[in-house]
Amino acid sequence: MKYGILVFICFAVTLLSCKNDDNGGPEAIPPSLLSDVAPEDDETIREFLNTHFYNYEEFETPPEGFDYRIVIDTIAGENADKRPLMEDAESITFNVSSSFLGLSAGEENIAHKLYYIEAREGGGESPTYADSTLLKYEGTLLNGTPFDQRAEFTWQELSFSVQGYSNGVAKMKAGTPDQIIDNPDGTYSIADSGIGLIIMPSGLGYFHNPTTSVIPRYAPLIFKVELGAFVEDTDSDNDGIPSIDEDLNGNGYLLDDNTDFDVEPFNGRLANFRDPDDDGDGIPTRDEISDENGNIIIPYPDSDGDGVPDYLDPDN
Ligand SMILES: [Ca+2]
Ligand SMILES: [Ca+2]
Ligand SMILES: [Ca+2]
Ligand SMILES: [Ca+2]
Repeated sequence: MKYGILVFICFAVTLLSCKNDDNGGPEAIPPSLLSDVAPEDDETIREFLNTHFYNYEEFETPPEGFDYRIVIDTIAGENADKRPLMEDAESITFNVSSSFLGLSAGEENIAHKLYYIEAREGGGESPTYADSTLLKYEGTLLNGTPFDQRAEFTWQELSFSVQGYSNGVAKMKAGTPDQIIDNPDGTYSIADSGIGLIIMPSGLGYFHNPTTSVIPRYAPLIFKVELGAFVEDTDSDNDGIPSIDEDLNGNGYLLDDNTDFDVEPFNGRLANFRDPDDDGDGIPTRDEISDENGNIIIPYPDSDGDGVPDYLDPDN
């Protein structure tokens, strides 16, 4: 399975190994603070949203043969009277801690605003930020420079992506199976897919450690996304617990929930959504939540009644 540069795991691992590099190499410039970069990014993004528009008129009244691709342009000249992106944008705020990005700055809960626009609402439901999704996407810098794309529908697990991307896609609606059209060239289209735009500050993207040289450090990012379908209650580690329920602290981020962190080997650490034995007691999570016939027991068993279900409680 191919995740392109949206893969975040390697990024975190790389950072962890960097932190241990204490053997006299050239002194690295310490990364900027989230609390400095976040307000600057937000100002840059708001400026962009106020001075640019997308082809909303084509989405509202589709011309013959319209390809439903979002095109962004500057509000100027003959386009001086276009409606700015800001008027269509909605936003959600996430509190980001420096540890999310593998940084040791000790910053907690720095507010970051994610902006999104739904150019065409999908005919189906919305995925969660932990689901596996079928989509096309194009990532660009604010100046339009592309850095990653998939032009045909691709399966992608959102939980492996940067936080701004997974949570932005979760704001969209997918298409429906009965709207799949087989094209003469062997590809397929989904007539009622959701089409949208996600604009994120760098703290919800790659911050100081971009995965490609095309992306500068601290760069806000744009993703154009077409969401075709998703797997409801995706269970990445097949342990019986949907990945969305493995975000134990409910902060929209799955990599900071690792129940057995203290007992896992340094290079074998797995966040709960990727760990089939969440409490590290040697008994698979699936066995700790199933009856003898293999059926999942809801609510999950808590043998000693301490409020922690057995699969998260190494004492049980
Ligand atoms: Ca979390
Ligand atoms: Ca673990
Ligand atoms: Ca798990
Ligand atoms: Ca266990």
